[in-house]
Amino acid sequence: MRKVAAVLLVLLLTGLLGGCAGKNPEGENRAIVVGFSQLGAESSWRIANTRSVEEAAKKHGFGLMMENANQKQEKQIDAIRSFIAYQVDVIVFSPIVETGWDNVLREAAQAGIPVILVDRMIESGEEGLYTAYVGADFYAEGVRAGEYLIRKADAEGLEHVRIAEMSGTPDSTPMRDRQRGFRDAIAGDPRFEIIDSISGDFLRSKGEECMTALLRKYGPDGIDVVYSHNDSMMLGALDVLEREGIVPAKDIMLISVDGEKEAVDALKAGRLNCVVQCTPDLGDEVMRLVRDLKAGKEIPRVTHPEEGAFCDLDDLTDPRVEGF
Ligand code: GYE
Repeated sequence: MRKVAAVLLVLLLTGLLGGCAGKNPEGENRAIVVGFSQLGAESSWRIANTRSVEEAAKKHGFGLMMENANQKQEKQIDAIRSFIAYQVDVIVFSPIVETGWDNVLREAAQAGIPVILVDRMIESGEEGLYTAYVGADFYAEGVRAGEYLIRKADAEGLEHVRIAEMSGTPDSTPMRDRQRGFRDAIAGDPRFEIIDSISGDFLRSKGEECMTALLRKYGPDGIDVVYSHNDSMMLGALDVLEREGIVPAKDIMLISVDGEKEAVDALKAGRLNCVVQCTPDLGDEVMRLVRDLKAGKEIPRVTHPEEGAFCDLDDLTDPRVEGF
């Protein structure tokens, strides 16, 4: 009951506030309402991404109904169904995994509500289930991690490099593509051997568990590189390494992805070797697409932000080396 009241209040307020217009059944202008299903709050990246979407909706004058699914696909499906029931103008959502969305997205299509995917992708045989995707090129991020490793191995004359991978949520787009990109980049180079790959679900606490398990299995001398699919897991691993008296970024090379402030600071302090950038600031681009879509314009099917990588082989005093 309270939830319904809250939603009504949001709709009423956004209607009163005006902003960008949709049409109500009487043909009068009212504010555009966006339903946003966020997948969880598992990392600093995710928290910054939620903030980016909230701020952008406000800036554009759109009403925002947001539901956080706390890492559960069923909760995301429920949220999308509630957005359909409330007849929002556009559904924006960040799918926790790639598969299992066909039914609910067909329901959205039948209700005539366009869907914009943000951050992560879906895998489906049906083309028309979403209108646009805004998010990183995770494959390119994985390649950047691999390319750094090759440069570093060249610079240090390394001959046999044993790599342990800490991967993100199974079957999520960043997990799949950061893995593929990294592997493709180092494939065919006999110096590199991936000795293990374990899932830390993008969580700092699980990064700690993974690192503890890896050290138990291989010992500190049995691992040359840790490649982590995100900073949160890497920061958890860093805690373990330092507690064990292992000198990070020297005894074991550390390569991570995201660019959150704590990781970038650790890189500048010489405690990480490389942080591949992945920006959480996707909100503005998403809301621009919502605006254009509702204005009847064509919008691009895929939008990737520009990204790079920060690493100890480059100038880290450059002011552009900054975390979020
Ligand atoms: O790298 C990680 C987060 O989907 C790009 O999810 C996102 C990833 C990000 O939990 O930190």
